[in-house]
Amino acid sequence: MTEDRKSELNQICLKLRIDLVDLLHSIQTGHPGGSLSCTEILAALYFEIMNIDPKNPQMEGRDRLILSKGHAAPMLYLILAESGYFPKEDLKTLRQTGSHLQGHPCVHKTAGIELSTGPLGLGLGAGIGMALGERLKKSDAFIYVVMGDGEIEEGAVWEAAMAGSKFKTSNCIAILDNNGVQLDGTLEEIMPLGDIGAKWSAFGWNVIKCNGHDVEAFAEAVDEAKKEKDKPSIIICSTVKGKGVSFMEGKNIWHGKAIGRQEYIQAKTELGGFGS
Ligand SMILES: Cc1ncc(C[n+]2csc(CCOP(=O)(O)OP(=O)(O)O)c2C)c(N)n1
Ligand SMILES: [Mg+2]
Repeated sequence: MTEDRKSELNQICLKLRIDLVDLLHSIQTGHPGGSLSCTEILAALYFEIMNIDPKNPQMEGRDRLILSKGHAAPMLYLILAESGYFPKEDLKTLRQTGSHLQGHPCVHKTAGIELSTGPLGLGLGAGIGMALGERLKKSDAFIYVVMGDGEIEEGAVWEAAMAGSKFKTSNCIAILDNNGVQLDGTLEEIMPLGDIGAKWSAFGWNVIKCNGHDVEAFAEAVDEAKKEKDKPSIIICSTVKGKGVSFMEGKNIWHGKAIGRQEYIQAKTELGGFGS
């Protein structure tokens, strides 16, 4: 990745963070922490990595993104709108009755959404199924499944991990947003996972680690994952929940909390969102 492209993507991520804070403050609901945590991951996938056509969301042979940690929908919606899947105007209807932008992604309502999610733990199994379907069609498309680290405490994730290993679905790339924090506390407090890489490795997966806030490192990790053909890969991204807003960083209370007036001003100031 060139330095220019890296800095362009970093600028896009900064703008996305500012837009997220504006949006969630305006609707007084939603999930800031987990959205800020996966900003670079989603931006790199949509703006740099995936083979997609926002004007033709059902394009045959497209790559697919499953946001298995569906509560980070606000960041995904911002990116889908920026990509042109639907008008940016729609964003202000987020979480309103009748809006196609519900609190968690819905495949039947929103262009660009590949799977309805929200109940944690279901994305990987579905992604492996899609990957098997693509294999039958002899397509070279990739399925990307973004999971939270609290999410992988769900048993269904490990059933899917076994299936991915058995069926060698190397065209399904799992991405772990490893911020160390879940809804009610840290992973260590709620349910320690120990050595996460060793666990996936023991389940037969190719484990790649990277800094999830470095778009270039993440894109390189995806390239490495794509080269592995004998087993599925998981990219364990080291991230910070609430990244970019000091008082949200690493704090589980910002998992899903309305942004108050003073907090909004501080967050926007820190992000440079009021201009200079
Ligand atoms: C099956 C299920 N159980 C509980 C919840 C409630 N819930 C929503 S988000 C969340 C915490 C998720 O933590 P993590 O996966 O680490 O997400 P992140 O830190 O990336 O926001 C919980 C418990 C849910 N959505 N689905
Ligand atoms: Mg987490």
